[in-house]
Amino acid sequence: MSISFTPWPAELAARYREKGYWLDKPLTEISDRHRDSDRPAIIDPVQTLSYRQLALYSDQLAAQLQKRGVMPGDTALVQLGNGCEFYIVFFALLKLGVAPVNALFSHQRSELNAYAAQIKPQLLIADRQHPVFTDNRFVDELSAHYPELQHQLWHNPLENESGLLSLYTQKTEEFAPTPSAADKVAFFQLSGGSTGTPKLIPRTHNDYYYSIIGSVDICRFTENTRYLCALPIAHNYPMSSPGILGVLYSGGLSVLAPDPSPTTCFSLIANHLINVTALVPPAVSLWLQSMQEWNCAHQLSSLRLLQVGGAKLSESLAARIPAEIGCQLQQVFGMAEGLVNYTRLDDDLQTILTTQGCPISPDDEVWVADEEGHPLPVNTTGRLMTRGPYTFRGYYNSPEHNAACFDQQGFYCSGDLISIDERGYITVQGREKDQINRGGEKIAAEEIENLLQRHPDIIHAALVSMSDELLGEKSCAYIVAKQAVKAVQLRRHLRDQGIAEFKLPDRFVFTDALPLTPVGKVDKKLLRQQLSEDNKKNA
Ligand code: AMP
Ligand code: DBH
Repeated sequence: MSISFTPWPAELAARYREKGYWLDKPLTEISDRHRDSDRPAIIDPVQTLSYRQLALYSDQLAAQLQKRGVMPGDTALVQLGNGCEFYIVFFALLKLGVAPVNALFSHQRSELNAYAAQIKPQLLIADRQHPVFTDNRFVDELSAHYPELQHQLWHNPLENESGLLSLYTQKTEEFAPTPSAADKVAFFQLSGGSTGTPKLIPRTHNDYYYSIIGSVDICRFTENTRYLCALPIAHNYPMSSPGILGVLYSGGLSVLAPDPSPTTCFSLIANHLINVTALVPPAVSLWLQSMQEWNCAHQLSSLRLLQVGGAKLSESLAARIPAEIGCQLQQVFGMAEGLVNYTRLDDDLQTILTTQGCPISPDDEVWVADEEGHPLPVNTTGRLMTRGPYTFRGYYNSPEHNAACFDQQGFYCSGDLISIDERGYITVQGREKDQINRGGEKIAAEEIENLLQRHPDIIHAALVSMSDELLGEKSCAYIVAKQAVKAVQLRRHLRDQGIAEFKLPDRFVFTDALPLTPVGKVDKKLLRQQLSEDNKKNA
């Protein structure tokens, strides 16, 4: 049984094949291209995984799962941190035709529950060192809710428990892969979201593979690429832009860092002669600050390319990268839904410092719409509309939401406000979707408002962004309550429901009523204005 998704119309699919974008090959080919090589593929703090081991271990894990009755068309809820196991598991599942959701390691019960509710997984693969899994309470809850959940596999197993490692290192007969068809769902990507429940993005082998190869080409990854992955390994950006999958395709080396802090990363860069890495803007600020304080530019001297994306990079911060780190900057404006834009390596400095680049593919159709959906002229700000060979055609099982964010021609409206210049280069000007971009980590306002409103004393809640020097944006919750409540109580209320820490409001403001627009919606624009005036007064 294959997993349902909205396919591309036949004529577009035919064009994407004709142009050679869709290769009709499974993503598992990426793990097996260099399977005869003993070169290191991925290094984490615990182990070095060669290309041969990556291919073999993922085969062996797949064979063990097959023996246990795991079937093509099954789904898996996976939560692993920045370690080699992430890719052993990813390829094993794809080799079996099992589609995973790779939750971020920062996700907690609320997010994991929301994903499980949508995919009804047969498998759970997680880390016993994650706070949610140190005992069996949450797993038992999941199993009770989802009778389909038959298999639990553990990284860092408890005493007397066998773990992932013992499965993937177990020798087996040759394994014959059964991946899903190349034009069917390979796995689910996570949306930053703007709705009450986190949405899932079905990605096919064909579309994802093309986004990887296109990225490799633009970023000129080769077998000499030495990439540091300091962002969450499950995120679309370090997976595919070109990310670790791009490095594996090219035959290079990926080194995994547990976090993007200078203390962690600078020595890894120096020790492994890293020549490319990917960051979000706040991490760039911290890196530059530490370079100054520690006077340690020499540690980063192997770095040739620094990719920055996930949130808007200011021109002033951008300019400091070539000047102070001495490496090339590449801006990356991407989304797990598909479309990825890059500044090109040979673009002039002004373009690299001031734009978010242009799309991967000549067949990415990107245009700017006004509020009625009519196209706007060049250099005018409006809604980003896009479709193309690696941009999805609908969220998983979300017909209502899809109706709202796709137009009649299948163009996806990302909720970003952009302008496009004569050359097709994009500048991000703002956002229309109800989301806070907290230094690259996305928070759907509605998700947090719903959780807040479950508190017995809360009548209304509205989450809005406020500007922050380091993170770009932080979140502020406006609260109308029946009786006096304290911020600490509300924070505890949210934590008790099990959400990622980065989603906890940075500030609470208690008020008697929320301002409304003429149609009766909460006037968030006004709230944001109030916050920025407040900030100015207090500055
Ligand atoms: P997600 O839905 O989590 O994949 O996040 C994608 C969103 O991140 C985009 O729609 C943008 O709002 C934002 N984003 C990503 N890269 C950039 C960038 N370079 N500049 C500004 N915003 C960005
Ligand atoms: O923010 C993102 O989602 C993102 C940023 C850069 C992304 O998905 C990507 C590159 O592929």
